[in-house]
Amino acid sequence: MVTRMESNSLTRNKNNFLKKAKEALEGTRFTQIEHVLETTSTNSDLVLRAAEIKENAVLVTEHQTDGRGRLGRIWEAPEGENLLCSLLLIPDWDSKKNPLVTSALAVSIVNVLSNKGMEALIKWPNDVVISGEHFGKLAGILSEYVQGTPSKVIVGFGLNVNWPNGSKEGPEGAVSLKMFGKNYDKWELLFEVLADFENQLRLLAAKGGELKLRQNHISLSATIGKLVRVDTPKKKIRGIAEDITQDGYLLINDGTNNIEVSSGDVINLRETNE
Ligand code: BT5
Repeated sequence: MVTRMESNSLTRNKNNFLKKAKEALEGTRFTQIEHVLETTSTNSDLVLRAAEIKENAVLVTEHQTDGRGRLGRIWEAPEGENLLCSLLLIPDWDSKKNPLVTSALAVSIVNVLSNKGMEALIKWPNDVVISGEHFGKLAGILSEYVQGTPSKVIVGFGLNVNWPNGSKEGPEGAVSLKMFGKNYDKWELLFEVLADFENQLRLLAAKGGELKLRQNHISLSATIGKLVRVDTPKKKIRGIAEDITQDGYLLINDGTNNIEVSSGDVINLRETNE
């Protein structure tokens, strides 16, 4: 179900954003900011424009007509309701650390939500979930890389603020802040996430900072220590999620071997009784 907002309410959202953003993001690397009312996908936009963009950039929108998850999946959000944002990053860290950008952003989103008293955790590799009885996916992150000199990282996230408005709406397992009775201004949330993300990226760039970042991720993980099944593009692996490596990979112990997984979907078996 798609709810359509009035266009003047969307324009109000935009003006509200532009008014606050400059000041809120001062002192961070996120000073190039753009808001469009509608686009295909904020990630796709930044990937297409990556060659011409010379500074770190922020792109937000009220509506995506082709919002993307990983592996060609769809990211859903009715116009105006949720936070939809992509960042183009010009790394000041070694490109070997690029896969940890997803971790860094997930940590930031969880930090912001935890500060608001929510039980948010990171489900490896790219989901922010609410743990406990009303377990569900609140946000998803999509990182992409554009080769070149310098190479660029495009990282986007969708965070469900007002939609879905109940368990019968939206993709299976999706939850929103509204479903937990939380009413936050989506732009204030974004500014808080970006302020924290600035700190995580500084950590990423610092010598040895990736170790601290990895610890941050592990301490906020909904996956580590759990019996899981990981569906990778090639096979399904069942075992205990032991660790996250320095490259951001998941280490699974299947009872015999430790297996490093670079991408895949994690199913927590205790929650599903499989
Ligand atoms: C993700 O992929 O979770 C990454 C989502 C990234 C979205 C942002 S929005 C701004 C930027 N521009 C883009 O085009 N993308 C980024 P993945 O792990 O593959 O999960 C996708 C799956 O999540 C779908 O197949 C659905 O099952 C589910 N899903 C779709 N929309 C959702 C929503 N709003 N909330 C929770 N789950 C959702």
